[in-house]
Amino acid sequence: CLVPQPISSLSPCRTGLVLVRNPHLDLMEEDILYHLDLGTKTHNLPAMFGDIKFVCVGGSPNRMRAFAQFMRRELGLAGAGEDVADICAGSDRYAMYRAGPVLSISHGMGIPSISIMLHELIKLLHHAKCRDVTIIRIGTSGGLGIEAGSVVITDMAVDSSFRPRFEQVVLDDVVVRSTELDKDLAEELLTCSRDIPDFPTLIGHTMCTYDFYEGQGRLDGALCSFSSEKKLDYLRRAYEAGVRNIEMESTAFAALCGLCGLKAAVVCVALLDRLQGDQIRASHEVLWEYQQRPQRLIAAFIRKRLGCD
Ligand code: R2B
Ligand code: URA
Repeated sequence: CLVPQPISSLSPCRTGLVLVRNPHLDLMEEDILYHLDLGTKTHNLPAMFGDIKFVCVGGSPNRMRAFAQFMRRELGLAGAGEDVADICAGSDRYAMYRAGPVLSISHGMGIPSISIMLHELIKLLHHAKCRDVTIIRIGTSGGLGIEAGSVVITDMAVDSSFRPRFEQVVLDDVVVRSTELDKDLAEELLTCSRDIPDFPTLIGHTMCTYDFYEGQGRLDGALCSFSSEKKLDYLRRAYEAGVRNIEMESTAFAALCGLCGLKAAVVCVALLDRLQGDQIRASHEVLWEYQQRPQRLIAAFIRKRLGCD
């Protein structure tokens, strides 16, 4: 059973506040954000987070710590160069760091993991009464017909059938949600990328899958039931549909953030070109430098927004 969401429900809240769409929340005396080890009774969330304007999320805790340290240096903040404290240290599920108005949080791999984190993060922003928050996923991906190391800004997150939709099972219904992202934000990011000429940046569709191996048409998993020809036919059809990279969180991210009125973007570096192979063969040094590329772009964007330049 398909229950489409009305398009009007996607319009962002005019006050700039985060829109939580759950009437039960108001009836709760306390909200425990279990996986973040934060709560409305145990923590003063408005004091801790009320001034946050940018939220950056990415898969790995180490990368998100490095991003927070990098942002501290980029924004010239006190404590730059020192270690940053994990705000969610009491939970070993996700890691969260702060750099001035920037929050940097890990989300793990795949839709279930990012989904749990986003429910709790969005409630956190709501309880903290944050306004005008921009949220960006910075991540890694497999490129499609693009050079390894290219950075893709997503204009549309699509599913494995190249459709701009995310299906969430709710009780025993399949609820279909739009995966629209903020077009102006994508363009603004592309404009910022022009000041960083040392790697290619492009706008394209991002395909989101439920798996890294069979789900992304790889021949090198523990299971594979298709030929190399079938794989290439699928990837070429994806390319023709406008897909330029493949990862594992963008549709859920776009759907949840869109419904809650957050301006959202997805910026991922391609670790390889999937039309050339499946295994990620670049050295650790090369991969580390690739992973810094979305961070450098987002730092330039945030600096520009804050009038640092
Ligand atoms: C990109 O990289 C991870 C898989 O290696 C996954 O989280 C993703 O979206
Ligand atoms: N992440 C993915 O999901 N796929 C790739 O090919 C590389 C990184």
